[in-house]
Amino acid sequence: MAYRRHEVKSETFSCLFLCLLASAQAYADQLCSCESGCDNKGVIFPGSDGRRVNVAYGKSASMSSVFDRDGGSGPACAAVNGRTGTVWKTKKFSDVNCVHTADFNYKAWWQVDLGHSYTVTDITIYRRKDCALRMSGMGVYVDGQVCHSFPNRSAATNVELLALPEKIDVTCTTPLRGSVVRFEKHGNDQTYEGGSYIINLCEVQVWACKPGLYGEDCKQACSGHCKDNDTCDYYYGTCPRDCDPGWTSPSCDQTCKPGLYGEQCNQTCSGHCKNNTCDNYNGTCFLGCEPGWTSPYCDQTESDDSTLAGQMVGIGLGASFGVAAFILLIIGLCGRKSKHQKSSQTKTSPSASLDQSINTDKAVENGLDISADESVENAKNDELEYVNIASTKRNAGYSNHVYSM
Ligand SMILES: [Ca+2]
Repeated sequence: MAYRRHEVKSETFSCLFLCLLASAQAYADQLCSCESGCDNKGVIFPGSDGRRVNVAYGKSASMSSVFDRDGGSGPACAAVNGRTGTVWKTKKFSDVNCVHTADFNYKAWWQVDLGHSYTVTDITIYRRKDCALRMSGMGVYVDGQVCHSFPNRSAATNVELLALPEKIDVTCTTPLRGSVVRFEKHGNDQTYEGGSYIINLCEVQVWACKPGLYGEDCKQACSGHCKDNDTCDYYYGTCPRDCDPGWTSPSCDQTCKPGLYGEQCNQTCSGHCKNNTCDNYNGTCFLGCEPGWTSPYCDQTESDDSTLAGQMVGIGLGASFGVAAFILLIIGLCGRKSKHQKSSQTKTSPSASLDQSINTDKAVENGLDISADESVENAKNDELEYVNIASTKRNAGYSNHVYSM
């Protein structure tokens, strides 16, 4: 609460600072301008009353006409700005806190849109202090349904009307569901004298329980199982939409019937849970299974389970044998390849290697660009020539010289 007061106080100073920058007239306008935020943020008013909350506070309001003589009416939102003073003032006094419909506006109305549908029962009205008779012929409606009706003026009812307190607590004759609370004159007093056709309201409070509470004096707690954390109806405690999975009844305060579970309780347990009791949320058998059944949902037989286990073992062994066979195949292929390479190397002619070596050396030595076939052929010719020369020289007695070449 201390933080709240500090927060509001800061807003008040900020608001007043901005407002004082303007002229006195502009300040008066600012004070009651719904758009400026100065009118209701500068007031310590949390909008709640113990277990209840005023759901009209700061909401969008409208009215049939505005009494503008001397700035005698605030805008429609002046009746939901959180300020409950009942002394009517014009802008001349810089404190326009009440609404006032215009002259000769018969069948006048004022309304507030709560922005959300509520079950409305209790409404508090702060009327204008010096105009009790102007509550005559006033109907209070919730989405067009009559919540309360003040009597028309007459010699008999004037006493009753004049005895109205400045703060009037109204209880609807029956709880009404709706989002728009409207005050509308239905009286027959259409004379200017007394101005009984005029609507004067200084504050309207529409009460609902704080979220999570409902019932008389808001003493009961919602079930806590409304879908998506919806708060329950402030009067009946019912959930506005569905329940969380596993819960049922208008208030979502009962679990699914035995044998059912899940969203809207439309799923069926396996039928083999012990005591036919499965988890109302996810259908698991938290008490265990009947004999012969298994799995978290008790929807598999134990034989199925063992068969499955056997199948898993078979698959495992098969996979192992397959891997081993593959490894052996790879080893075998590698062995054959190795032997083949060795065999190929063995079958390669040394003379061919020699021929290639000679050919390459010769080609480099001669600086010629010749093909490999030509090189081989040339090398063979050179070798033959070499043999012929050696043979010739050997025959000529130069064999030692030849062998020394
Ligand atoms: Ca007010």
